[in-house]
Amino acid sequence: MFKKILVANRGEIALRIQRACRELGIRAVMVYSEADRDAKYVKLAEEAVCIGPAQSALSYLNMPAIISAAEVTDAEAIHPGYGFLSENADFAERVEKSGFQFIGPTPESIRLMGDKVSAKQAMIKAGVPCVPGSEGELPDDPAQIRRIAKAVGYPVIIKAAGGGGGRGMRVVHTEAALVNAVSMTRTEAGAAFGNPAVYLEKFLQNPRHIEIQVLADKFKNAVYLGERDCSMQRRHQKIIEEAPAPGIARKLIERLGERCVAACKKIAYRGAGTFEFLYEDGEFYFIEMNTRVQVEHPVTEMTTGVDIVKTQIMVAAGEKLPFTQRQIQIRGHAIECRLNAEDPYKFIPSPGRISMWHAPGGPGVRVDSHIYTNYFVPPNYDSMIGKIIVHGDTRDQALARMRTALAETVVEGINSNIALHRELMLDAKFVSGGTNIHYLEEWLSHHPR
Ligand code: MV4
Repeated sequence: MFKKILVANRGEIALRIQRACRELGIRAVMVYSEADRDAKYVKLAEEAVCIGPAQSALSYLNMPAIISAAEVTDAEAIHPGYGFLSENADFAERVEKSGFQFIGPTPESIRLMGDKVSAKQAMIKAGVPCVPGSEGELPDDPAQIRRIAKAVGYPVIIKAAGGGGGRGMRVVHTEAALVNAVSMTRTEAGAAFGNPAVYLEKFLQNPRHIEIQVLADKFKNAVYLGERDCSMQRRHQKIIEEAPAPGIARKLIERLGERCVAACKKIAYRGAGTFEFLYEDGEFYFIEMNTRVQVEHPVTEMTTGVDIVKTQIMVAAGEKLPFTQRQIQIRGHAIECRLNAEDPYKFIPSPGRISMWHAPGGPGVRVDSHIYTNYFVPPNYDSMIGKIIVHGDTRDQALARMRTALAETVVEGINSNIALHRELMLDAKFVSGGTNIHYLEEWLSHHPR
């Protein structure tokens, strides 16, 4: 096992990784920007290295600064967390070329999944169900593009191979609008991602966003840890996640999970990963794979009892997965609410000093957050300041626990989205379960402030 790991991230996930290291008896080296100097997880760390000024580009995205920090502290491995450099194949490659273990998949796996066209081709080959569409990237010839779209059937969606997470997409409803939409998406993709390749899919109008969590080791052992429903989102920012997904037959999830595990083995995937699917009319369609630990990993930890971050570290160190698929049991129901420093209805970021923070507690309540009373939320990063996660024997019990937890929670001095969460936990449609990816935006338009 590693003796020392460098944590190349900030905020709640940096603290989460630090905690996993403590539990494993590993020293965690924290890196921080000038804006994060006073963070408690930095102060409480055995070792911490300043890697640059507040701007991410000069600190948390600064590869030479991070690799130098690992060199001067004699760390053996680097955990990238989520966001920042976590899905940057060039970073993973530079980490390994510098003699450190990257805690995540190989650069080849990251690259394969980073290109959404090659990712989809790999999934089709591995037997994972995908959205019907173009086989690979779209050709240049307008007549061929029209033929493909006609065969798929309108509406279609044009997506950039280099995109993902909602960037570089365009919905097309008619043949008249098709060729122009393709060329505009190509131009934008070339500018934004340095890759003008685009592909086409049938546009699904009212899907849910369901994802499968996997863990794999270096010996081609892989397991799936059930699914998460992440449909409650606004502008591609998830705000509530839960597991299991309400109202979906267990048999369907098992079949899908087994396909994901087979795909992991086929591509020799290692580490934690998430297969993202759209779910509509009883069918699953793969859209993307994330090659990192995700914000919402705690709901899966609560329903399976598996420590995903600890397991990431163990498999990166060359250990075998410490459980088989048969040992994974889903127990009860978990819900996560993301706490953001923002206006609850206008979503304007609200950085600043938190004059009062009171965390909820009690049975089945978990809080993953790095904040504290008098903490200053820097304006330079994502507005998420923590997560409240609850577990119950049933979804109703989890909902009741979340309502109680949200009632106890106090954030003063800045705006937060707690009021929105309190309303959603009482919303009849959310409470009955299974709302789709458009629900929150529609709800907001019917609840004007
Ligand atoms: C889609 C889709 C409908 N049909 N693909 C958005 C993020 C990226 N991961 C893929 N996305 C979508 N792809 C087809 N063929 C609708 C979305 C989509 C979406 C997906 C998941 C969660 C939220 C979303 C919000 C808007 C659109």
